[in-house]
Amino acid sequence: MKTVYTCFCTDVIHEGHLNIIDEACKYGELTVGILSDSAMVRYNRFPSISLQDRIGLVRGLQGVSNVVVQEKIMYDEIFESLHPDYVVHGDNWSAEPMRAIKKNILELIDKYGGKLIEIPYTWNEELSKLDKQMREKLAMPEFRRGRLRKAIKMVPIVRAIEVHSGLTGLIAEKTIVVDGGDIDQFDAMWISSLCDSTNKGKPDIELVDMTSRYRTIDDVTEVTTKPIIFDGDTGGMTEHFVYTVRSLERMGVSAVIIEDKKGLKKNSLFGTEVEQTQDTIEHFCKKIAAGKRAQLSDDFMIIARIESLILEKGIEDALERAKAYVGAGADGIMIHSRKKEPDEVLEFCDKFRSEDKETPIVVVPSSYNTITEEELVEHGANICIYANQLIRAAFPAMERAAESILKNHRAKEIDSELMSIKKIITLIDEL
Ligand code: SPV
Ligand code: MG
Repeated sequence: MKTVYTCFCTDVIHEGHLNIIDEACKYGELTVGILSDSAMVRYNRFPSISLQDRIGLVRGLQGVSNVVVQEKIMYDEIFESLHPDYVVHGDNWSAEPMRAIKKNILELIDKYGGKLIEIPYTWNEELSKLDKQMREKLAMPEFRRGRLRKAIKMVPIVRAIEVHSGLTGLIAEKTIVVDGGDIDQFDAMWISSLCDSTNKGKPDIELVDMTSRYRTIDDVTEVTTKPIIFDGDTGGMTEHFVYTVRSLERMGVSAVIIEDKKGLKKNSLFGTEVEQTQDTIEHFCKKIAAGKRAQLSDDFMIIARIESLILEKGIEDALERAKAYVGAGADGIMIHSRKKEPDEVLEFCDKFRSEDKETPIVVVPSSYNTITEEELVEHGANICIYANQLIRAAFPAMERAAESILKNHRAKEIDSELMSIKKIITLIDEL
């Protein structure tokens, strides 16, 4: 009996999958692989039901002999362990990342033997509607809010990229790279106070009011499904913060990060070059606890950001605060630094982790940007925020375009650096 393998990355079984099973089992004994949670996340198919439930969808279907978990998007481990005689797949390979998957399968067939059977991909109005419904479910506040807590458990480190508009939201949502045989993308979005303010031409001093910041969240949520971490600055007055918590929960935001500063807040990357005052441990703990009491959902997170290293108060002060903030109910700790080297952040992570194995640690490697995500994982970090790179990429590009037009009295010279007109008018899909 020949062995046949196919892999599903889905939360629902529809006629397209049944068709693949019908065709595949004609070739021999069929094993269906269910893509693991972490691989689904990397593939931009965040699972809306558990792995066990996904296995249950397939087990017992006519024509299916075995069900296994496929841990990675690429098929290497499957070929090594199962040596399938046939791999069956829909023929929808035209774009990345599907193209890379086909290449991977063909390379493995070259190495291990076997044959790829391509089945015409089933696509009709019904399935397109189903696909859209699945995506829309992911975007709903109730579902989106819980995604950050789930993602922390699913991937080695949650990568969040700064967004400050619908357009940057789309970049965070859709950018996928195929690199070294792996597929990668961002897990979450960071609505930075620096970038949200800068985008509105305002300084990062809590001047852009909450109503305006909520408008940015709205613009982002309208076109994305990924979880949002909101930069809540100092959280403002405790009496106001409790309302912010409720509003963010309602909008489907997953986490708010508040920093332990008081008075006129300035951006942390100024460090001690400007006057900034750290809050007392006692007062900041009260703010965290009040936020936790106000919170209505179980999945929303209040993350406490420690500014001790920014304000040169030392690691011991940071650790003391971390312990107190967790005690007051913080669901995570963000440690910030503006040093070029990651040493103080790593030392903090190591010391914090030696006492607290659970509480998520958030880091923001803006200035110590040589550190890799893999190194951060080794030191126990759970969320890595790329806090300002998109706006820093956009500004010089826009400035160059403006200067070129002024210098040349026409736009021809800059055109080769610009997105084509055809692309910009078709960039945004209509409903
Ligand atoms: C932000 O992105 O607004 C932050 C991070 O708070 S930092 O700019 O480094 O302070
Ligand atoms: Mg900020």
